Amino acid sequence: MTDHPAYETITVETPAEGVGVVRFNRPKALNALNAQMTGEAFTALEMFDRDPAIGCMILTGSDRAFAAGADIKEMHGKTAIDMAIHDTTDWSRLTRIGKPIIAVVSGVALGGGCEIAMTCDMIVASETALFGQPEINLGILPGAGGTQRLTHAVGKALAMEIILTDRRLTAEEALRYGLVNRVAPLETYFQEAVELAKQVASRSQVASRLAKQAVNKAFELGLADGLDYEKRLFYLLFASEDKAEGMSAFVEKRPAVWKHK
Ligand code: DAK
Repeated sequence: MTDHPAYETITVETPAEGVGVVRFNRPKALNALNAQMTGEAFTALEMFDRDPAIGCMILTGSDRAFAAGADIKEMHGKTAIDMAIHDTTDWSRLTRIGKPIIAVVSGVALGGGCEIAMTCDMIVASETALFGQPEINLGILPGAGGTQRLTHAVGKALAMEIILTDRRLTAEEALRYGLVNRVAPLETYFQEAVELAKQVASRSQVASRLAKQAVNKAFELGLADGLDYEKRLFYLLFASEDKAEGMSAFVEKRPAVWKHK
């Protein structure tokens, strides 16, 4: 496994084979997302992304808070130019991670916290999870994807209500409206997420990276272009060693041994 640098505001773990965990760790501020913590988290995810031993990542916080949003104390004195031009963290780094990421959310996932969770590829929630976009209370609007990703996930009517009135979704509501993949008790949610990550990590990394890319394109392209994009990635995988191995293993009735090539 690649050696990570010493982080101050996150921790990294590898609780199971192929699974890399990045954990927000500013408990006193309920993991408010300041520039240092987002920078460290994105760096750690990028390192796991380059690490051949890792096939799936988990981004999480504590039982009490995934993240209570961007750090309002840090944003407080900033001007439009500071935000637009001198912003110290490029949040779009998260969208360039190739391997699948599971957000594991317990407690609050508000504002930028909710947006980061939605940028990940799946969400596992504890029964205490609470999702919301309270920016309207600060006189701003969600600026890291909330108006788009939330609307795609739950539909226009509910997204409007959440964004315009600070309605918060419980874990059960988030499950019902399709925002999260599963909800589990506080005692077991993290382990359940690790089990899910292990399932992802046990597959060919080449195939899972391209599958992630193809699904994400569904948010950007119309159907005809999306199907075309999908077909190109499908054909590309026929050039991989893992495709040859996966199909040989099926025919020979044995487990596949992936090379991730
Ligand atoms: N920022 C800074 N500190 C925060 C914080 C935040 N978002 N949320 C909580 N804290 C701090 C509190 O100030 C408090 O610190 P002390 O006063 O003890 O020093 C500590 O965490 C504990 O919080 P509370 O005492 O308030 O705890 P409660 O249990 O009573 O309440 C709460 C928990 C989560 C409901 C409450 O803290 C709260 O409402 N927090 C603010 C939630 C919020 O409004 N979030 C949205 C922020 S705006 C962008 C990227 C991102 C964004 C925008 C653009 N670009 C890249 C363009 C995102 C914007 C946002 O997220």
